Amino acid sequence: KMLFKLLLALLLMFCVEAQDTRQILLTLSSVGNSEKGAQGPPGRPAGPVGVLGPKGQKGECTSNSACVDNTIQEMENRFNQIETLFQTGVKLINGTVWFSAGNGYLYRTLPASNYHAANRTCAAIGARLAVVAPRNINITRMIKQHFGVAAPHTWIGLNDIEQENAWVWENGERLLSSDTNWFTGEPNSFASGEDCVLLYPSGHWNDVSCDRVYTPLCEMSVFDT
Ligand SMILES: [Ca+2]
Ligand SMILES: [Ca+2]
Repeated sequence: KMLFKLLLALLLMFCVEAQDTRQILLTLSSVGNSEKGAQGPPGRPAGPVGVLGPKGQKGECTSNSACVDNTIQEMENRFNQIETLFQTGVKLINGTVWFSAGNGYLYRTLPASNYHAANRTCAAIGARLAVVAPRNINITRMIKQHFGVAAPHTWIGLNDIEQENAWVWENGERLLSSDTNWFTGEPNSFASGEDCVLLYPSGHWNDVSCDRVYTPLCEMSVFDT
């Protein structure tokens, strides 16, 4: 009987894939336990029951086909999640409320601060100051309408801090003339200089001092959730 168990164990070692090492160990340990109990009344023979082991928790699988099934299921769940996040409206992500503009990005406002602090607070929640929405005035207006009177004046991720009039988005892209929504007469780098960009409810921009205090408009890709 012992020989049979040993052969069974060896057979399993050859049959089971390398990634199922944990399962082999389970099988061997169950054989070992059976041997210890030999002195008592005969127990149930260690059969294939122990081979399958307990059903794995999320992310675990006990065979190649089960692993493939798990992967397909996970991909399907992720696809459904992304599809939902692409739909315009309020979304709850890990207990935090975001607004989806339907453009593949989520928006959230944070307590007002200067431009540099706004950059940091957006980064701290896995986002950045908005760089996609401000280029599309209709999407911008929808976002501004959503946040309403609570945040009429918001920072967006655009500045010419490095070099005057060389406007750069916070994702490193240069501002294209086809993407601008400057308010009439802006940018004017008024007085002692204005290197950061304020977004009005109308969707138009004004260059202002980076020391001014406005609401950060944070932006996060739905793929970063
Ligand atoms: Ca400037
Ligand atoms: Ca200005």
